[in-house]
Amino acid sequence: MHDESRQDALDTSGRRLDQIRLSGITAFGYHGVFEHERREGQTFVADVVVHLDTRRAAARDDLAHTLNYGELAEKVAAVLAGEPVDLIETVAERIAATVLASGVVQAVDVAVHKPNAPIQVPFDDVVVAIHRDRTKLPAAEPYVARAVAEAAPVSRPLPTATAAFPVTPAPGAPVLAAGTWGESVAPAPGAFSAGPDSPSTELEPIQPGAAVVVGELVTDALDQEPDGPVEVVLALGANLGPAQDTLREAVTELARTPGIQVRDVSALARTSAVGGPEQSDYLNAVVLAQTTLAPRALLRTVQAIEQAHGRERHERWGPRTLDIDIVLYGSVLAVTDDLELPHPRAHERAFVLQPWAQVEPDAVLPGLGGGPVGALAATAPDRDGVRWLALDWLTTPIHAVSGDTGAVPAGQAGPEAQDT
Ligand code: PH2
Ligand code: MG
Ligand code: MG
Repeated sequence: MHDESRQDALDTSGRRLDQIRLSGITAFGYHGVFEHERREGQTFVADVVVHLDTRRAAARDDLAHTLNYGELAEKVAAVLAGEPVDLIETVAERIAATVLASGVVQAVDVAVHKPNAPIQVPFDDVVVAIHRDRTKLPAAEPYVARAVAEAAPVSRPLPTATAAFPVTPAPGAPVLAAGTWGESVAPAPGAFSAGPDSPSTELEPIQPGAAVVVGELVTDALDQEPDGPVEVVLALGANLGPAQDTLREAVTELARTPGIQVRDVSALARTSAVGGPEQSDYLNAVVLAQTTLAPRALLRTVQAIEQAHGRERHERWGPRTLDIDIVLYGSVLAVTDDLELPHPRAHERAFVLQPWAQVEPDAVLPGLGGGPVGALAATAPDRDGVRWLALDWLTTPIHAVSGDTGAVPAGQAGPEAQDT
């Protein structure tokens, strides 16, 4: 079927993404406002354009790095035939959420057609066409269709291991969104309110005798405590106030937090500010830790530490007294409104990658754009902005950003200007 919704989607560098197009997916469903639509059902048709980078899959000739269009068709058909809703707008959002739940997908166009809609004048077709991506998130949850007989609450413990690269979901180690699109269920890129222990949210089948399918609202695993300690990588930065002291205190406060064990701390990097307004150099460091906190509990913890150091949020990438970003939480890949894992820009930030590679030379960043951290650091656009690294920063004052009167560490090329 002709797809009017198709449009180009761009990657983070502004380049056009690749597309997988699947059109004319047809199923019998019971969506509609009218009682007779709910009773008798009709044909629904969907077209889907998935925007993603297909190069990794092509280079390795490996399905695990792309979206399986057979699975795509089945999932889309399951939404069309699934739990009835009034509006095809809702059907379209549900399809978008289901497709975007795959970590490899950057954006999706969905068109839902209702060619036999109850319209009292002659017409060819009626279609709702939407475009959703990681900035304009679907207004629905991913849809999982299951036979009623098999319906049971699903518990999804978080993985405990640091991911190897490339990430593929190990059986029984569900990730939130994975490079492959297996049975693990990803959350909608958007928050879910139900917690892992909340009652099953399965919906009643409307049509006895029809293909019996129920929907499951997926709970957000980012609120779920892991079974055991999870390796995490935190990136710290500061360029306002006594930055070195602040970072040192932040490390101490992290280490003092129940449920967080600091394993190692990188050298301290002095780096030119990336993005935002003209501002002073940053001091950056990376902390390797283990945590038994859920991802979102860890987020709240680091935000509280930022807050305690007078963090104010005025403009994006503006100067800050303290920034603590969760770069990596085990092998979790997730995109939600408040937390994205791995950190969406870590792969292109030398001010994160260089200190990380220093403290963990074999580190590998999973996910799209990921790879060996040392290699990513060497090619990151801001690599020349990393001025120097100080190994002894936790114990020795160093010459740093504005207001700092510490000495330039021996053997390091000290900065000429302090407040640029
Ligand atoms: N953090 C930012 C924006 N820009 N630049 C450098 N050099 N270091 C940072 O930590 C940093 C940045 C947003 O968090
Ligand atoms: Mg940051
Ligand atoms: Mg931040």
